[in-house]
Amino acid sequence: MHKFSEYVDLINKNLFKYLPKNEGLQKILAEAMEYTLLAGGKRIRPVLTLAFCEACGGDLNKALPFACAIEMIHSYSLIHDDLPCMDNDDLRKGKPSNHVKFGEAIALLAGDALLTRAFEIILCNETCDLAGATTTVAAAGCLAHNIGFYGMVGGQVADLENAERTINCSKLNEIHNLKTGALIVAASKIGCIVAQADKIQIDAATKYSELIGLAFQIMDDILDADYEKKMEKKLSYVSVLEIRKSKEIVKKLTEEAIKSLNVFEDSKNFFENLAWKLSKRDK
Ligand code: GRG
Repeated sequence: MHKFSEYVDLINKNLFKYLPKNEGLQKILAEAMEYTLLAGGKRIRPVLTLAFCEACGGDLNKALPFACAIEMIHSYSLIHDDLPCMDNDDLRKGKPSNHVKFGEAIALLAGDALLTRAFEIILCNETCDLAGATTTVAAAGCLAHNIGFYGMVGGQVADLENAERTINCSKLNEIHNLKTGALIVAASKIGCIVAQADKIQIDAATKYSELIGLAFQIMDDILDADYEKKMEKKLSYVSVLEIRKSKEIVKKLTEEAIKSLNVFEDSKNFFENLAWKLSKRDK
């Protein structure tokens, strides 16, 4: 297994390669896409794709286009999430959010273009030749399912619809699993699919990612509550439980996630360290 930072370097180099050229009639669109995509994200999702591919004995080069596509989709979700019609956030990572910098229309279109560019990268001849057409279609299908109606977008809608309501933890988990967990699960599963992993490996990777995905969103709620102090308007773990209880749940979910890793003997350590690192993150 590579180190986390080695995976990140590979991803950053390839993201740059896959971004459209910053020139011509659409120059401003390329600039807006690049602004969020290369803004210093942690690259958790594409790292999971590469790491699970390697853990299942696959070739990293085959997983790279999928990893980059997944990070593009993550960037699109952040751009749209910040829009005035969604979370209405003017800042992301201490910098003006995409729509503040480029205007709402360009930000909306930059999100759309990142989403479509992601599928273009996955379904181009080069990727199909590299990973095999059947594998590529299986990975694209898994991704589309997990980010659309039955995943991330569906979760965002459930989040918006329930923002004003009092709901219990199990409903909140369901929303978090769709909104945030589904893309994290797809990232891991696609790493396995590209490596032609068996069902036992895919199920273990799915279980691990579902649990760290939920822990990740609860940590996000905790960090939001710590730094922004605006939770009263948002559907969040911290508005349902207090911070101490939410932190305990993150720890439990992380321990549970680690238990599902036994099948990955040699690479178990990598995923164990990653789960703990995410559970203790401060950004
Ligand atoms: C389709 C109009 C339309 C909107 C969709 C899909 C969507 C809007 C929003 C997705 C929901 C979302 C943004 C959930 C938050 C998930 C989350 C915790 C994001 C932060 O992820 P990090 O910490 O980000 O990995 P970095 O910056 O490190 O990449």
